[in-house]
This record gives sequence, structure tokens and C-alpha cells, in this order.
Amino acid sequence: MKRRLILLVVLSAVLVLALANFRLAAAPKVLKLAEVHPKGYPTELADEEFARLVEEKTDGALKIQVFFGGQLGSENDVVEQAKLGVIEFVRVSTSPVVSVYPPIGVFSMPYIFRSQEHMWKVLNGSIGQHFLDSLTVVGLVGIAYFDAGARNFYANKPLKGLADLKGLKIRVQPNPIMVNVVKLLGATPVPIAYGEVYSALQTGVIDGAENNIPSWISAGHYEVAKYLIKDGHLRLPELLMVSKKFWDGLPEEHKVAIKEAAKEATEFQIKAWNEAEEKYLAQARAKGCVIREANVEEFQAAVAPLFEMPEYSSYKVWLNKIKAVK
Ligand code: BDP
Repeated sequence: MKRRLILLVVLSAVLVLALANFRLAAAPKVLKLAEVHPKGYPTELADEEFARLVEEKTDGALKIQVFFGGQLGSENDVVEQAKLGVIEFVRVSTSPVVSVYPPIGVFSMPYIFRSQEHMWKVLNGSIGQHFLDSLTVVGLVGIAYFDAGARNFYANKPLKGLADLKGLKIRVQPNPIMVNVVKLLGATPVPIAYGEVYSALQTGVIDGAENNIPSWISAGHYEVAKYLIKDGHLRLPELLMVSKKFWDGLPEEHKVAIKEAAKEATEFQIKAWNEAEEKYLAQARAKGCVIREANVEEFQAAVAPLFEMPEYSSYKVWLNKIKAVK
């Protein structure tokens, strides 16, 4: 009787251990996705949707955690970390990618998209696909674009026209093209990470910045810089990318699932974006922000020399292709 009892205890222990082991083996892999925006911002909402879809489509094998609000570092930092395979997914602006893959700087050239529709025709066509695919040479896999609307200038002083930008210290993304754009507009460019813009405005390190309306409002920049001039100099696409190091180790069916999820997340994001633009614009008005329409031709004329700079001559072929997309 005693022997039987001992045997039973031993067998149960073995069973418990075996089950625990099985559970460990079957535990979903938790992957990181870096996002600079706060919870509820349209790109963050789309990241969450992407994570949900990936988990669903891989039957729970891949679980993505969204680290919002820049918890994993600046966009330039997380791009580097994704290249190394430390972070699996990143949602960033195309701007920080210019430093690791200069050809994508084509999208940072000002006034190249006629409208949101024109931009999406380009991104959904062969040009957009070319840039997503070519990122593999720097250790990144581009899987989707998101919408970031149009960027405008804002400052702590009234901005009625181009002349008002003269001499102002304007924050730009750490991107050499934007440094040149702001210089051509007569202001002083100050490249700093997104997460530092608010305090730089508060402490007077900068007089203004440039971004889309949802960022201007959600990051609180409007509290210090309430004058915005709508010139729409950039429609800078957002990128969702995967670390190639991680990607190469995935089974084919998971790659397919991730690509499908990214496609659906893009559709979701564009809707969320369009709603957010209206919502944040209404908030800006309610908070007493001053929004003026720019004489865009005046701005375009000022930045025209950029297109003749030798460092951007390789962009010409792409710029012509973008222009030709109807
Ligand atoms: C926002 C982009 C974000 C960038 C930020 C910036 O969504 O990815 O980090 O601009 O200006 O519009 O750095």
C-alpha cells in the first residue's frame, strides 16, 4: 500500500513537471514594438490593432507588446536597436530612417505630394513597395506605411507668412534634409528628438517646431507654441518595420501572417488618422490656437534650391516618378 502511494506521488510529480514543461514550450513569444506616441494616438491605436491581428493570425504563437510614449528610446535609437535585433518591431517616421538608409530621404523632400490621395497612390504602388523592400540592405524589413498627414510650422510668435520664420529657432527631426529646408526658409534648424521638443519649447531652446496637427496637440506643443501656419511642407509617411535578424528566423507562415496583419492595420490606421485630424483640429480651435493658411507658393519658391543640391541628385529619378503618379 505504502509503495503504491509512493509510486502515485512520484508519477503525479512527473506529470506536473511534464505539463509545466509543455506549457513553457508552448508559451507565446513576447515581442517588442516601439512607438513614440502616447496611448490613443492614431499610430499607437494601429500598432495595437496590428498586435491583435498578429496574435490572432499566428494562433497565439506571436504576441507583440506595444511600448508607447517613447519608452524604448528616441526613434533614431530604436531604429538602431531594430537593426541589431534587440527590438523586433518599430513604428517610426521615415525621417529617422534617412540616417541609416539615405535613399528613403526622397520622402523628406518638401511639397512632393499633391494630396493625401496622391501620397497613398504612390505608397500603394511600385514606388512605395520598392522602398519597403529595399530596407533589407540595412537589416530592416518594411511591412507597412501609415498616414501622418501634412506637417506645418508653429511657434510662440504669430506666423503670418514666410517672413515671420526669419531667425526663429525651429526644431527639426534629426534629418539633414530638414536642416536644409529650414535654413532655406530663413530660420535656424535645431535637430532634437521628438520626446525633448516640449521642454525645449518651454525653456526657450527653440521658438517653434514643425509637425502635423495631431502631434502639435497631443504632445502639448501648442501650450507653448500656439501660432501655426498651414504650409503642408511634408507628408512624411510613417513606417512599420521588423528587425531582419528576427524576421529571417521566422517560419514562412508567420511572415505571411505578419504581412497580412500589417496590411489590415494600415487600413485601420488611415481611418483612425482621418478621425484624429478632425478631432485635434477642433481641440486646437477650442484651446485658442491661431491657425493661418500659408501662401504655399512663397514657401515652395524659397525651398526650390534644395532640389538642385548635388547631394540630392539621385532623388531626381524618384521625384519624377512620384510626380507622374496620377
Ligand atoms: C510625428 C511622427 C513621429 C515623429 C515625430 C517627430 O508621427 O513618428 O517622431 O513626428 O517629429 O508626426 O519626430
